[in-house]
Amino acid sequence: MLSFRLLTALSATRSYSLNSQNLRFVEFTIARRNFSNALKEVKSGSSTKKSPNGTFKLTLLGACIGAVAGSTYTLYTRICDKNSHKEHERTPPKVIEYFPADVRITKRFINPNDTSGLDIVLFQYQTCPFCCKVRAYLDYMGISYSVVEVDAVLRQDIRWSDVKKVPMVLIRQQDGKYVQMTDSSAIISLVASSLHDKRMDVGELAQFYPQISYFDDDGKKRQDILNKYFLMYQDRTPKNMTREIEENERKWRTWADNHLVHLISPNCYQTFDEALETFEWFALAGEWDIHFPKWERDLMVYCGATAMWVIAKILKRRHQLTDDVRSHMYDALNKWTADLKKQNTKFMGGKKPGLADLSVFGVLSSMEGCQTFKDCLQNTNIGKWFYDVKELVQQNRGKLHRERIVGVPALAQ
Ligand SMILES: N[C@@H](CCC(=O)N[C@@H](CS)C(=O)NCC(=O)O)C(=O)O
Repeated sequence: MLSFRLLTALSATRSYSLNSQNLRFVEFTIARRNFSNALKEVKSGSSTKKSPNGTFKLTLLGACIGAVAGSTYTLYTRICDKNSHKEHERTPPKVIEYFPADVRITKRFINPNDTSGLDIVLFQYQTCPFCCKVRAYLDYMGISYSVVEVDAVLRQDIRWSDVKKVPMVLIRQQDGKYVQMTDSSAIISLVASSLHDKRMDVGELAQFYPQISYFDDDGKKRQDILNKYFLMYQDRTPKNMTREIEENERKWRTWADNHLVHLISPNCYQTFDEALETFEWFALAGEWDIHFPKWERDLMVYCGATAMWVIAKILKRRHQLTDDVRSHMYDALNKWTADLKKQNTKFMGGKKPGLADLSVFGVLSSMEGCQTFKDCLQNTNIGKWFYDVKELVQQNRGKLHRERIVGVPALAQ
């Protein structure tokens, strides 16, 4: 979970990343500080009293090695990345020949009525809001799929992948190879396009969602997925799908990813106690007791809660939230319910939930067991709509089959 929310939080925010370069800078700064402290001590003569000569030499040596190694590595990576200045480079989704051998399937949802013909494996963290979005869609559509619950700290089950973020799916193509798709919205759009037009192989459809590079406002190179909010109807746009409906759907899907999701971490990890409570809920919802050994489960809970408590403060500042972080969440939910009321339909998608409903529902369901959510139920009108969507999602979901059990079951299903 540590990296998990070095996740959402951060991923969603796009501009924070505790990458190797930041780490090297931190190392270098610490080394430099040690060095100048040591110098001061030598000058003031205190080194002979407080730190023996050997310690000073070691500090100096450590500082030099750290600085030289860090700088050399930075220089090396810069030289190797000849494309660091290029923008709008497109990379098609990766296709892998065989399903990775060391991946452990955690569970499967099997729906005998599923006619999609899709064979999907979802790599996820159970309570990651982006993963919740994907599951909400797959469940609502009654699609069968397998789940790999990834350990957010050690991440052994995605070792085979260049992309280290979840959700990620592997979907079997007609030729037996697997296309790898990342990004929750792109995954949903790909699967929705595939359900709409079964003539085209999912691998072919995936070509409409390449990765594309761009520079953000700080001049930092980033990657995103092209067309991620677009469904590939091609020459078969459904009759009831007007341009206005499509645009409204895209607007709210984007809002869920770019606004709503950013409010979760500052709220759910506001204090250390709240962060710990949130992670205990993650452990329960993700059934960490049965999927991971106890030490690994505790590592995720305590490291995750500590890291996220600290990170939430950074995020609060980044998103310019006031100390009353709850009020921002209430405002967002009020905006959603006010628009629903204006539209005068049960769901944003009309009589049935659409992609906007499922995305907003998915994001909110990630904090369902947290105090923040309980407060939202009390202070906004979100409850009615939320539980209406939940009921349909649960009704359509396939039957759960557990695969990987390493601990003692904590939840009776
Ligand atoms: N835009 C992506 C964001 C995905 C994301 O940031 N995922 C987080 C988990 S919620 C992640 O994997 N972070 C990296 C990590 O945990 O190491 C999406 O919609 O799928």
